[in-house]
Amino acid sequence: MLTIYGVYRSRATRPLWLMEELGLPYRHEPVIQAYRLPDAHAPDAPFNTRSAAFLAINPMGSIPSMDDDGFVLHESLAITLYLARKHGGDLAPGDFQEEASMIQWALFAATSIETPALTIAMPPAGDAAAVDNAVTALARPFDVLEAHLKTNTYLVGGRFTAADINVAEIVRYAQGHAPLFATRPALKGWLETCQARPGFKAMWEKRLREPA
Ligand SMILES: N[C@@H](CCC(=O)N[C@@H](CS)C(=O)NCC(=O)O)C(=O)O
Repeated sequence: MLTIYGVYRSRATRPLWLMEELGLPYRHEPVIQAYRLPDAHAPDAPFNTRSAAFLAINPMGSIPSMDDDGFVLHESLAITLYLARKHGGDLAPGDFQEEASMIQWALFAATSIETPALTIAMPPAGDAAAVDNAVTALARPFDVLEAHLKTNTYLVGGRFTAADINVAEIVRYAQGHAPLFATRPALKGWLETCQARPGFKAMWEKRLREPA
């Protein structure tokens, strides 16, 4: 049995969206971030990222994690790529080059987009320049995505794949900053197309049902 650990209000959305696309059975264990709890170590605290039982699964104490019949894996982007590769179909790479391209886009999004995009989603208090700096930092990677998506409907292989899930879920953090997208219509259109999928909507509805 496959278990995915991590609440919807976390990077677990990446593998959880993929699982909606695949339509396969799995167990969801809603481990919550410790920092969201008043006392993560209280006897009645919910299963969280500092629970001994979770640290035994992932000593980093971060979500998501995955256990697939005893194969334990961490890192949201790796889990999403693994599950796509394991179950095959259009979401998965069709050859080594597609696989390398999917890894490239995942690493690109994690290293060049995620941190500034998160600053836009959750601006740090008392740092007035942070959002402006984040917008500046996103200009080049977003221009790269815009140029690619002007001539490609999706990131890899001309079809929707796990690469789109991984990158769309990172780009989403910056979605509240309209000017970043107004000047990049291909990126905006691609993100909207990804988010119009039944798989994304099913994941998002479950996320909205979770307490904020
Ligand atoms: N690079 C990791 C980052 C995981 C991560 O930082 N997750 C956050 C939630 S989105 C977390 O678990 N925080 C827990 C904590 O700080 O206690 C991934 O993509 O899976």
